[in-house]
Amino acid sequence: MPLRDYIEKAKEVLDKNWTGEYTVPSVHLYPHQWNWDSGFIAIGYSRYNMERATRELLHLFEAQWKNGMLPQIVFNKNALGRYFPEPDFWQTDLSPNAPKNVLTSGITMPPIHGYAVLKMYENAREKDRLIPFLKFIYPKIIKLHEYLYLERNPDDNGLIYIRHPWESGMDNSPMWDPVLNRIDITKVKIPEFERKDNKIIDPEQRPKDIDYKRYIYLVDIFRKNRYDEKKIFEECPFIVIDPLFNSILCASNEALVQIADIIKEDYKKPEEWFLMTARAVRDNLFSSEKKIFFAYDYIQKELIEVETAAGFMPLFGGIASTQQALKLYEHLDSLSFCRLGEKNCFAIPNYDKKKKDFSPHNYWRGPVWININWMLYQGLLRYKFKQKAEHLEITIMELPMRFGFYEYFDSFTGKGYGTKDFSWTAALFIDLAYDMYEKSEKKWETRSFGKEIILNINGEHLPVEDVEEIKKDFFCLTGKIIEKYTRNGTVNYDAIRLSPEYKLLQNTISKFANKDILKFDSKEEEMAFWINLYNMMVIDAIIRLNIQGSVKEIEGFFTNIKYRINGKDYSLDDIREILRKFGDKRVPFALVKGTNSSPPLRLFTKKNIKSKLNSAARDFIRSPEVIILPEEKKILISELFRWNEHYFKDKDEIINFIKKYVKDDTKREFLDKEDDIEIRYLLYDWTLNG
Ligand code: 9WN
Repeated sequence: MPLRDYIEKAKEVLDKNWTGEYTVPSVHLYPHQWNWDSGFIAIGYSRYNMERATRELLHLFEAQWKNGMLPQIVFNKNALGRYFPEPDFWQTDLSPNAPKNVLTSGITMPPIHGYAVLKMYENAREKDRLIPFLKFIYPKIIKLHEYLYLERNPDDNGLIYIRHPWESGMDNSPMWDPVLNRIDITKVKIPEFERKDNKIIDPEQRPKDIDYKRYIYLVDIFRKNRYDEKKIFEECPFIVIDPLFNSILCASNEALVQIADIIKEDYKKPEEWFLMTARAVRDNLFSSEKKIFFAYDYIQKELIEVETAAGFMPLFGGIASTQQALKLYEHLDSLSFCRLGEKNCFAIPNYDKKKKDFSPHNYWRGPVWININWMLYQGLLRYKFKQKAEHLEITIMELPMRFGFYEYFDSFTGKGYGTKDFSWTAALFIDLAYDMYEKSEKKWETRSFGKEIILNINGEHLPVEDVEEIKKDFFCLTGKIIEKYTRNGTVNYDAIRLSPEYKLLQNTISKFANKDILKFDSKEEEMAFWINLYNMMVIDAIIRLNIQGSVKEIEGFFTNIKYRINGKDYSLDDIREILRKFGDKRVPFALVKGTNSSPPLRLFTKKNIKSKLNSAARDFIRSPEVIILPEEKKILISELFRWNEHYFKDKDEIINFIKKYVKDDTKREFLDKEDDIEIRYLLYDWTLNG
C-alpha cells in the first residue's frame, strides 16, 4: 500500500513531538501542550495508538481550571524560556481558579474535545476498553462547556464569546482587524515584552509586532483583573462571537449527546446547548447576501463583515440550514476560496483570495491550514457535498506528502510555511490515510447463489409495440433516477426501490429481453445505451439482492448476474467487453460499480456522450483516486487502471491519459517532462455508495 510510507513519516513526526505525557505542536516553535492541538492529535493517535490518544487528553484536562476553563497552553516546566508569553507573564496564580501544581495560560481555545473523544471511540477496535475513559472525561468536558455557557454567554442565548484572538486559534485572522485596530497602541500602556516566535520563523510568516502589542495589552487586562470573567468582560475591548469557536462547540455538544448515550448518562444538557447555540448562530451570524457566516463584535454590536474560512464552519457544527449550506457551498466553491477544477489552488485558503490584503504565506491571513480543511471536509461530507469533500481530502493528503508536514501551506504553490514537523498536520493526515486504507482493506462476508441470476427474465412475454418508444423510455427513466435519487456520487437505493421510475425501468428493461428487438441508429447511441444499462444493472442488482455494505457481498456479482437483451444473456463483465470494441479509454470511468471509488452517475445519450465521457474521466482524475506527487516523482492511482490494461497498456499510456485532465501547472509539467515517474496503485474502496 503506497500510503504506508507516508503514514510512517507522519508517525515519526508525532514520535518526535511526544514528550512521554503529551505531544507538543512542534519541538522548535511550540514546546508546550496546546489545547485544541491536542484534540486533533488525539484523533490521529486513535487510529493506531489509543493509549497515547487518551493520555494526550487526560494530561490536558489535568490542567482544567476550577471554574471549568480549559487553558490554551499547559506549560512544560522543563522547557521554559523558549516561548513567549510563558507563566511569568501570564501570572495565572493571581486567579483563585487556576490549578495549583500546573502552569497554564489564562485563556481557552475552541472546544474540540467532545468531538475528538467521540472520534476516538469510533476508531477504537475494542470499544469496551474505552468506556472507563469516556466515563472519566465526560464530566470534565461537560464542566468545560458549563463554564462557557455560564461565563461567556452574556445574552444567555448560546452565543459564546472569546476575549482574545489566541482563543480563536486563528490569531492574526483578518476577521479580528476591525476590533484590534480600535486599540490605539499609542494611547494605552503596553508592558515590556520580547517575542521569541519571529526569531525562529521568518517574520513574514508570523503576526506583526503591532499585533503582538495588542495581544499583550489584552493579557495585561486579564491579569490586572485576576482572571475574573465579569471584570474582564467590563474592561476588555475584544469581546467577539466567533463562528469557528461556536461551530466547534456545537460539534462537541452533539458528540457529548452520543457519548452520554454510550455511557448511559443523561444527555439533556448537551442537547439543549447544541440546539440553543446552533439556532443563535443560524439566526444571528449568517449573511444571506455574502453567503457566509460572520463574527460578531459584541462591543460595537455589529457583524464583522470579513470573509474567512471560519465563516464556513457551521457546516462542521451541523448548524447551517439546508438553504444556508447551499449558499455556503456556492461561496466556498468560488474563485474567492477554491473552485473545483480551478488552476493551481490548494484546498480552502483561510481568507478570501480576492481581497487586497490576502497573503498566501502569512499565517492566518491566507495560507491553507490542515485542521481547518479537515473540519471543512467533515462538514462537506455531512451536508453531502461529496465531490468537494473529496477535493479537500486529496489536498490534505497531498500537501504533506509533497511538501512535508508543515504548519501551513502556500495557497497557490503548496510550499510549506511556519514550523516543520507540525503535529496536527501529521495527525490529521494519519486520520485520512487510515480511513482510505481501512476501507480498501475491508473484507465482506460473501453470499453465493451458485448459479446465474437473470434480473429481467420475464421480459420475453411482454408485448412490444414500438421499440423506439421503449428505448426512449429507457433513457428517460435512467435520467430521472439519476436526477432524483443520486447526489454527488451517493445513491439513495432505498428511495429508488420505492420509486415509480424504478418500477417502470424494470418493466422497460424486461422488454429488451425479446429476441433481436434492439437496433441502434448510431455508434453513439449504442455506447450510451450499454453504459447506462451497465450502471442501471448495478443499481437494480444492489436493490434486488438487498446488498447493504458492498457489491463484494455477492460472489460473482460481475459475472453471474445478468440481463437478457435481444435474447442473449449479458453479465456486467460481458457489457464491459461489448464496450471495449469502441476503444475509448474514458469508458471505464463512466461505469459505476456501486462503490465509493466510483465516479458520480451520469446519464449518457447519443447527443451528450462525448462531453459526458470527458467529464467522467476528468472528475475521476481529479478525485482522490489519482494522487500526483511531482516532488516525489510519483503518482498513486486507482487499481481501475490495472483492471483496464487493454486500454492502458503501459506507463506512457496512463500518464498521457492523466495529463489531459490535470489543471495544476506544476503537475502537468511534471507529467510532461519527467521520464522516470513511479506508478503505485491505491487499493479500491468497495464500500457501497449508498
Ligand atoms: C498561540 C499551537 C498554536 C495553535 C494556534 C496557532 C498558534 C500560538 C502562537 O500555534 O498560536 O496560541 O504562538 O502563535 O495560531 O492555532 O493552536 O500550534
